[in-house]
Amino acid sequence: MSPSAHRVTSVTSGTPAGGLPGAARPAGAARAAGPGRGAGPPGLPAAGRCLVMGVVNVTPDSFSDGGAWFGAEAAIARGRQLAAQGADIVDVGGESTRPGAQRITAEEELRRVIPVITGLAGEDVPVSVDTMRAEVAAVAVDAGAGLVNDVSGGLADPDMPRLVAQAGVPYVVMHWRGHSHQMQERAVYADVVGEVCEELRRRIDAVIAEGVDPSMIVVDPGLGFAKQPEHNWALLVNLDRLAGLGGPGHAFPVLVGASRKRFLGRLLAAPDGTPRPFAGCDDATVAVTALAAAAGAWCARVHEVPGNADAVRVAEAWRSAALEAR
Ligand code: PMM
Repeated sequence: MSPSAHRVTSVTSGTPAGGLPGAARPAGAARAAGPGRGAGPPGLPAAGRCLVMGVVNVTPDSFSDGGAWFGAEAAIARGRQLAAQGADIVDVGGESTRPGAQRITAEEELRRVIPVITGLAGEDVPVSVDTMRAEVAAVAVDAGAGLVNDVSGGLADPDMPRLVAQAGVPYVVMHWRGHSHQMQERAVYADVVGEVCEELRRRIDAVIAEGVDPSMIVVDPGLGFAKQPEHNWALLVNLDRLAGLGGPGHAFPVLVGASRKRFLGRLLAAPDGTPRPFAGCDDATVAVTALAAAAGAWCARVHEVPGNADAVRVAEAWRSAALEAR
């Protein structure tokens, strides 16, 4: 299919696009179970349910698990453990995106992630690389990464979409409004769902124009990235709008990264308003995973795997029963 056939010319509203698996079902069935999921991009695990992506941050300062897996041996062991616990993909990142974080050099990022990707891929663990740099993505793909997870959706490095197109690997296009030091001031929206969809649509068109195959694109609302808590919740209940950016005949797989984010800590704040610490948000993460998976999310990116691996199975049983009941 030609890239232009997939260009999205307008942002769709509420109803998911035709071509979602749900679209072939009786009227109302898809609505009952949420949008369809589709098989996901080629080359990645297809489990017939929402996938679980386990996170390994090889950083001293990520907001949720900074320092815990800083060092190749510890990071490889953690990735191995996540896979054994049921992660379908292990996401390896070397650069912190916590609000206010300063960037590291490409050399330092490579030094952090490549030994870990090499080690895990060598053990046949499906690996993605969490990077905004084409230079890092290129080496990571050579080392065995099967997916490029770019939180900037190609905005941070203009060479990224072309590199991904040439490598022929799936590409996560996340909604992003700027680097960590400036993103909080950009969390201003009149209509968060409409604006995120419109900005993502422009990124999708741009990366397709650079040669990325539409079937390789995964979209992500970018929870916590230039978002206030109310923005995150609005996006979570409108995942079908993101999937529908593919237009008639193509639903984009949607990745959701809610794990341990501040909006969960704020939701679970103590009576005096003190946010719940990150590590205390894992049960809330599992709840979001279950709801997002039941709504048709393709993948949940999480720091702790076991509860989420159970949640996606519960959600799939829920979806199946909802469809059976129709
Ligand atoms: N969030 C973080 C890092 N990478 N990638 C995607 N696709 N989606 C996200 O929401 C996302 C991400 C920040 O969380 P972390 O640094 O605690 O892992």
